[in-house]
Amino acid sequence: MFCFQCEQTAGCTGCTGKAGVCGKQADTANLQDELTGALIGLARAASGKEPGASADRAMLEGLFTTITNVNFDSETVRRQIQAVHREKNALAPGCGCCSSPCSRTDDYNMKQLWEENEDIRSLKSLILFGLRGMAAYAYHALMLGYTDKEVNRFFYKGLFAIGEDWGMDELLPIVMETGTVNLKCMELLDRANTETYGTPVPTTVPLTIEKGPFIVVSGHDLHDLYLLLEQTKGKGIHIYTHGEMLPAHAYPKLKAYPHLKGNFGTAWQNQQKEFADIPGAVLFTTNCLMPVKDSYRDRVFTTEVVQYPGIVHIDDKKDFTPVINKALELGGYESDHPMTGINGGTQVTTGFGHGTVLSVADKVVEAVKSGAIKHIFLVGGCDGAKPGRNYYTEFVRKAPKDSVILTLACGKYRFNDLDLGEIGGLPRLMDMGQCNDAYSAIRVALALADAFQCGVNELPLTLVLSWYEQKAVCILLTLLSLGIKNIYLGPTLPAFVSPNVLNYLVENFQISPISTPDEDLKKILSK
Ligand code: SF4
Ligand code: SF3
Repeated sequence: MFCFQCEQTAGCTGCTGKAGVCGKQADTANLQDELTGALIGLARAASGKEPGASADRAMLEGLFTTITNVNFDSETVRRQIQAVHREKNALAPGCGCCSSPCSRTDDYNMKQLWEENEDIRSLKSLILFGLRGMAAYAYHALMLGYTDKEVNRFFYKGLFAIGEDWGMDELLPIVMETGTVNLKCMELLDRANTETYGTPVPTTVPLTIEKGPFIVVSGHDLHDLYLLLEQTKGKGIHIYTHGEMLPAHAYPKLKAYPHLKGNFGTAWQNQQKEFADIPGAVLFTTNCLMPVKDSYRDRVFTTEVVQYPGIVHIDDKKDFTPVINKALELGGYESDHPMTGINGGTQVTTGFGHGTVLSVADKVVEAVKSGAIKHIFLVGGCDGAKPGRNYYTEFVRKAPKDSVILTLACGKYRFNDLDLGEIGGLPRLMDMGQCNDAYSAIRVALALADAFQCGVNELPLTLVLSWYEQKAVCILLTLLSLGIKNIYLGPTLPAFVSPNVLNYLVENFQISPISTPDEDLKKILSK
């Protein structure tokens, strides 16, 4: 196997051997490569044609499946490869049994990519990993009935490019286009979420688990949470969010369910500790699922494209009865079970999406003009297991009192239980939502630039990002495609960015790797 798509890749170079650091076994990793190669074959077959909804679905599912910590199950990956082949044959019938084959619709051998010249491999990896992240967003939107032809078409275009023998000049524009299309995709998901469940409102979320049966829901899919809330109505079961599901509390139509009680635990990398012997059921709707330990394997369930060998999977019929029965059987804690965030806080807040922040835009603009707010930081992105990630906690703690911290995605668990106080009636720490709500941050940044009649890069705004998996890649590409400069990125730089590609990013976008909170704050604030 070879895989270097995430931040925890072995030795910061690549996972090889029997299994990846994430626990993905070599046979699954190889099958995921085969699936990706088959998707490139599908993209080739779709060239000059109009793929239909079932091909689009196979495309989204296939890409989403290969995201870090989503699918550990070889059997389902095999089935997906077959499904992709069926779609390819439908688009190019008879191609497989042609008497003079031209190989134009062949599956791609991913080994070719991993053994490419490092700069080409780097650019193609940026495209591929960006597409994977974007596919997850497109998939969630689709589950709510929202889809976009232009977004869907780009998956084929991007994958086609990976299979071609192209140089840097041809690949670089596609890298940037991945970012541009991802903005459209995040906008689509924002519309899907807000039109279906309402505009998020600021909400305080307790971290205590009340006594009685409960289900913990993890991942990004609001539709799954909604279905589970419906199916557990009046059953005496409490529902708690986990990880990236936390922002669900802010959506009026989800908030309306009285049994949506609070948030369980901290970020994904702590799940093996936090789920040990948990007297409740856990449902994973997306990443990040870690290898399931024996102490809780009978109470974990997966749905959508998430799968783990031997773990009960809830299929598209969405009958959550096994999850509900497990929660009732386990019975929950006998008395209220207080939990805290990593800094000891007992509650967190969320719900500061573009709807909320822009409704008080005049207040923000006033506070910046009067000097009450001197700087705005966006400190967000993925969390992860590496020790260096306490940088983000320290950064937020050390940010001056006259600064505001916007945050999003699961990296916020490093500091979201801190009470940072207020400035001019606004909380200093505002959680904008999931990683896909980077769309909100972009909307706010563009609105501020508009109000101050300057470019985003001239605002007193700095992005301090943490990355782990491929959704962070597509978001980073979106920010670059918008021309946003001076981003601080950590905890380490991606293994798939070659020295030449890094030079390009530094020269054109002044991306900096994080150093220490003190040094970086000094550098940022002295500008
Ligand atoms: Fe390694 Fe990350 Fe790939 Fe898992 S997803 S095999 S940890 S690079
Ligand atoms: Fe987190 Fe896995 Fe990336 Fe959606 S849940 S941000 S790491």
